[in-house]
Amino acid sequence: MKSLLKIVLLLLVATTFLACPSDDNGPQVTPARPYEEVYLEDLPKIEEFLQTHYVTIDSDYNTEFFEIPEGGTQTAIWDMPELIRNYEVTFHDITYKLYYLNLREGIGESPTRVDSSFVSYKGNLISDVSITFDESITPVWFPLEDVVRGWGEIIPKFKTGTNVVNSDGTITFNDYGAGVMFLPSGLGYFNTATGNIPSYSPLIFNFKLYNLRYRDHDRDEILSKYEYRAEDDNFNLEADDTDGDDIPDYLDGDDDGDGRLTKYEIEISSGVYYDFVNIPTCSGGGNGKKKHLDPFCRF
Ligand SMILES: [Ca+2]
Ligand SMILES: [Ca+2]
Ligand SMILES: [Ca+2]
Ligand SMILES: [Ca+2]
Repeated sequence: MKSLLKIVLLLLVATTFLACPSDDNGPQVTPARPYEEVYLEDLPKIEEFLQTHYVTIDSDYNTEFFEIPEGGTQTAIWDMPELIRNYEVTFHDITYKLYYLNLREGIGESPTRVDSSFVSYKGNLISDVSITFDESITPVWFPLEDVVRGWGEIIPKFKTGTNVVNSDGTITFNDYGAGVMFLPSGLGYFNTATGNIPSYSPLIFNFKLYNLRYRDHDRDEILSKYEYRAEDDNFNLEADDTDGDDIPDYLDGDDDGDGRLTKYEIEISSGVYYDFVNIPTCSGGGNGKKKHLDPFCRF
């Protein structure tokens, strides 16, 4: 009972920090500065950190960061091409450059930004890496769209692993993805200050991706990962909204607005549905899209 409570409490704490920062005194919100102005300050801070710090990695992919001392011979993270990656994402009308460390990619499947991930993590500040502002060694479930934006960009670059249920009921995870992300504050908490996190703080998260759950938000029998994905596979675009009713496809149970629910349009027989890739288009006429996205295709 005690350990269960602990897990519940951990979950609460973790959810509180990641999803909606607050503490006993409530979040400290400063008036928002322009995203671009803050980003142009954050990026050099992150790059300087990578150039002046080294990392230690233990056998379970936990990381510690230390400043390279004067005359030190440690290799800066910046100079470890086998580990460091970067990737650009357009958001807030700016192109963010995101650095991350690929400690281990994982061998299973990758969540998308609209799926749930089962992760353990540790959060530190770029401005003072000795401060751990949040941590969950016990893995917790997070819908990636409910946590800081940077998670939805970087976690999908990794894969889950395998798991084995032991005779005592515990689960051992193997070969899971593990990494570290360095987030500009615009993809973190931005102007919200809470606990040990000052406003406009670039953040470091070590994470391990143990498992995932694909979601079907609108229960139309098409997984959200297929409905959210824009046609060019570019997750930076706003979600698709086929019928233009301001409800994106992944939340819209009648995607083409023809008055017939998507799940009935893709039903083969009672309770049996086409896999997404096999959903047919209308033969002849129509707009060439799959039938549930074609208001002229009623059958
Ligand atoms: Ca759906
Ligand atoms: Ca819609
Ligand atoms: Ca839908
Ligand atoms: Ca429909």
